[in-house]
Amino acid sequence: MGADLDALAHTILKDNDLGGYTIPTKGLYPYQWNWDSVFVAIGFATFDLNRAWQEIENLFEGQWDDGMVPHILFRKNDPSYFPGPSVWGTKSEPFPTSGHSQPPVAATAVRDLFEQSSAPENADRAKALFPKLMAWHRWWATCRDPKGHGTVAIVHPWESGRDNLPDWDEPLSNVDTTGVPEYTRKDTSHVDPDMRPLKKDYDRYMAILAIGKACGWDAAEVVEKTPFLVADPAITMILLRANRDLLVLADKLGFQNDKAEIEGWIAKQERGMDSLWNPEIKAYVTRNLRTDVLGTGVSSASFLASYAGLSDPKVIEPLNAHFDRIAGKVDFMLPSYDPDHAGFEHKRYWRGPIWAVVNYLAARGMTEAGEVARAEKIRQDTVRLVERSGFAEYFSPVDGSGAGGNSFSWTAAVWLAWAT
Ligand code: 9WN
Repeated sequence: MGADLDALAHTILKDNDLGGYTIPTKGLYPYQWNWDSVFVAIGFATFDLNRAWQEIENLFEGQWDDGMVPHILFRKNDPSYFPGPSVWGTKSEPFPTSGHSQPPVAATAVRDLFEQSSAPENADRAKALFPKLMAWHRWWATCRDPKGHGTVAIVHPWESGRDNLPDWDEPLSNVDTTGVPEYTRKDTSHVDPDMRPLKKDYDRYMAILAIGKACGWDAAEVVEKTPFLVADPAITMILLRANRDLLVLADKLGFQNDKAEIEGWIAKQERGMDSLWNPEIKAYVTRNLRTDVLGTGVSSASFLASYAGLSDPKVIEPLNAHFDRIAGKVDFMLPSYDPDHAGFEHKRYWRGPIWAVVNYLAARGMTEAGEVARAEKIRQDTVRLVERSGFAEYFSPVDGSGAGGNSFSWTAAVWLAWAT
């Protein structure tokens, strides 16, 4: 079974490879997505290190002058996805892109690739990417944290990569959709609408997108004008971890002059995470920066604490208690949202389903922190899910069924890199 699945995972990555960059899945997502590509690189690294580097190098071809690396790279137009390049209306070169970013896992992957081989060419490729990573991380630390909270604020639910998380419901309720013109969704023609965000969510996504476009996607103006500005614990922790890996790279690659700046980001983001701790539920949650309202649910983001290098027992112990409670409630870990919360839906995208890439990040952090049993539970559940339902986009934590797109690149990639 394992060998067959390995072979299938290889085939999926190769089939979704459009020549130096990889799409998440055919039909539903026909472009290059930011964090998908990075996970794909980690998968490619198990059998083709050159191709792994190429995936990340190609992702950075879309980097903007201000340092931002967009969440979608529209290398060639494909009408099977909405909203496409003309809706975003960015002026990016050398090809159109979306107007905001996605979780910054790239520095961590670059460190992984760099440490995989001592060949001089490997160090050269890491050195070429280093300044680009610095520019992107600086963009997060400034453009997405203008008031210096030490947290990353997202300007659109899509920027989080966790599109319809119940925590976005409260901030989205302040978005006026009256001016949104008629549009036709494409996602619901590819997959069951019951597994996708609701129309009312999409209307709000389109309203926020229109505000970004009206700002010419100028980062400062978007942050000033968007009705949706929410500090996200997942991106903040992914960035904090990525900064730790960037610091190691700076040291090993000879970028000594950049170390103090990275250390400053790390210290600030460690402090910033305190502001995302909800003492009532004892978990890391979102904070609506427009209303100062904290999220009320335990999302899978909380289980990235060890991955981010946070180790205070006052945080880890309650999170472990949540983990054990949730593990007693569902057959498969990690649901993206607390099954005991009213917002939980086991098949609707980021309101409950399991995402293999989040499982990989959480388990990686737990292993590093010595939480081996919980990490192994996550890995074994991921194996059971793929054995049962294949390389689906995501899975129900209740019955293990696959949902969303099929032959999904990032599920295949983390299978090869970690689960198998
Ligand atoms: C919008 C590609 C992407 C993932 C995101 C996931 C989903 C897009 C969509 O698909 O988002 O970016 O149209 O639903 O939420 O995490 O990167 O796989």
